[in-house]
Amino acid sequence: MIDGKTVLFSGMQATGSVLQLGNYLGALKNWVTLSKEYESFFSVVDLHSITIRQEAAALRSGARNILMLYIAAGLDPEKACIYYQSHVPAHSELAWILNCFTYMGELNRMTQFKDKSAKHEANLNAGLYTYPILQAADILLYQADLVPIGKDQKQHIELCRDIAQRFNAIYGDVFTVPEAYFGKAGAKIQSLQEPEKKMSKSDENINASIFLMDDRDTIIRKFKKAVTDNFAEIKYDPENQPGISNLLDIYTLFSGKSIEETVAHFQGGGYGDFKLAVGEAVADGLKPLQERYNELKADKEYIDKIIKNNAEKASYVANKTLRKVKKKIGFPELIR
Ligand code: AQP
Repeated sequence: MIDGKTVLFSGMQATGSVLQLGNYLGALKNWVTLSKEYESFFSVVDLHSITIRQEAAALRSGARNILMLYIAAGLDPEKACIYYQSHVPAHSELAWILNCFTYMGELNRMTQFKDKSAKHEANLNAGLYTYPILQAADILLYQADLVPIGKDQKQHIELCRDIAQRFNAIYGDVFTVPEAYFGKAGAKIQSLQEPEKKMSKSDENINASIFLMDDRDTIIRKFKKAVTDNFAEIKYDPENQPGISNLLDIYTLFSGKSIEETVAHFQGGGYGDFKLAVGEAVADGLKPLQERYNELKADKEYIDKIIKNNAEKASYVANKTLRKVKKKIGFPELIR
């Protein structure tokens, strides 16, 4: 809570130059709805990105693209605070402090670390291991009540809650203990090529993910190639028919129809026609976002102003929490 208002915090990593459909349906789309109701902070979490080796120019432009996608998706940067994590040093500072309030056993249990370390064996750095602590700092700095995320982040929010409660138990009510918020649907969009695993922006197979700026032909082509099954039946059964069920989830999120209505509509038809319809629905649904993004890209001055103003706004709130934390811990006060 800040000044009696419920606070929302969330972020996305600047890995790759653009977001994928799961980031949009699982998180960003919900942010737009929720931001109308709550005091909101949406960060492009570029400090998190360097847990995987990044090329400097690509990181810089990718982070800016993601910030513009937040706005293109419908977030109002005059109301919601949209900013780069690296512009607010309090994130790194609180992360160090919280490192000392987190147990190795807790980090060892993080399934994302297990997944990511298997993927990045050649660069198994300490940041990859401790990044849930930085994520906890991100959230706790803003006294967030709600954190809208996809299901893959559930475990990290639980850790964040444990850290906050542990700290509060020692020092009094310093942090708001946040709750995870999952949308009704879309919380887990699966890969189009390996429907047993989630869609990811860093997937090496470009046909596995739909990127938000993919053009219409590319979107339709990727859906046509989507891996399904041999049952020849359009049915919602994530366990036995994960590919078709994923396509049904995606279709309903764009068409506004229910799963039952969609199954009834496509029943008896072939997979080919269904895949084409999903591709068309997604291409149509992303069109307004893509058009707005292209307008924003052309308006450098406007985006720069948002970046500057929101870095100041975020720093103000974050520094207030950080000062309180430092005082409670017993660090000597700054003499001005
Ligand atoms: N497949 C998904 N379905 C639903 N939600 C998803 N999210 C990610 N993938 C899916 C949600 O998007 C938000 C931002 O995620 P992130 O960028 O911080 O990191 P991530 O979860 O690791 O996303 P990616 O796309 O898989 O990135 P890479 O490939 O870099 O690891 C989060 O709320 C997440 O739940």
